[in-house]
Amino acid sequence: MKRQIGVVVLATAVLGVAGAAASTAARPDRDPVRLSATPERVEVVGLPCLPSSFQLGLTNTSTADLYADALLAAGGPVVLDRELVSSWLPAWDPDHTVSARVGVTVPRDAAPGVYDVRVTTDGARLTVPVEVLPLPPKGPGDNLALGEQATASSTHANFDVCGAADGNTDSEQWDTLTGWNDGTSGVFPDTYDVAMAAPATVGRVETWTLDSARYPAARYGLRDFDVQVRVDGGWQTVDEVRGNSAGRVTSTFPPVTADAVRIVGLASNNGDYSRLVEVEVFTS
Ligand SMILES: [Ca+2]
Ligand SMILES: [Ca+2]
Repeated sequence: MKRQIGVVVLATAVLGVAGAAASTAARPDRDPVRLSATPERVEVVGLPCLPSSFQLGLTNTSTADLYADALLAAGGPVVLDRELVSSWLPAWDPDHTVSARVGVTVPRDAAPGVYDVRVTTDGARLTVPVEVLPLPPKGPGDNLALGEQATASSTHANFDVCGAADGNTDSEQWDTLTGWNDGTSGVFPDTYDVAMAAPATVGRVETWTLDSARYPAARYGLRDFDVQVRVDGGWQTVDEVRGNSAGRVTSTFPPVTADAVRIVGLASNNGDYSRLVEVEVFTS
């Protein structure tokens, strides 16, 4: 019995030494991939329409073409949209970095703090810190729709349904997907909903339609639309906007307890699409 244990320990020790030596000797050839993250540190908040991401970079620093597998593992409450980035990395001169987007989310109840995403290839390692920020306040005076789950009757392939719930009201950034554009040209109505985490008192909705120097609301914005709130599972119309040519429309109405808000697009000024830059919901 004793002898057997001794043999096992000895074998482990020999393997360990051999492994370490082989790794060190072969490192320049085995480990030519350099990993990087942009940004180097990621911030994320636990709201469904405020996802975060980083670009994982893989750089072949050797003179031989190679194929790299980067494995990703997240700590704590962090959820990644992929666990593997594989890429063919030709031996460019000068070195060239291949990038892949990695989506980062956390659940609503994630505890604020810093968690690590670990990225490993055969020899290279990278740690990407992910800071979970506290949830934004959702009290009186705050935008109750910020970052909450948006859904729509359709969404144009170039757009993200979360665009009009991301807190960005700047039409000049339309081309960077800060808004929502429906996917059925010339066909109305279109609906855009934002569901709140819990029923709340709602008395004002700010509807921001596309209105930039290049795409003025009088030509590209929503002309006719209804504002609705969901009460006990049913939609109630609280404002009917007609003939609009402004970028921002304020709808105020008697406060009601609702758990979602809907914009019903009935016509746009040029007749093609419903376009929203942001939908904000307030108590008063
Ligand atoms: Ca927006
Ligand atoms: Ca449509």
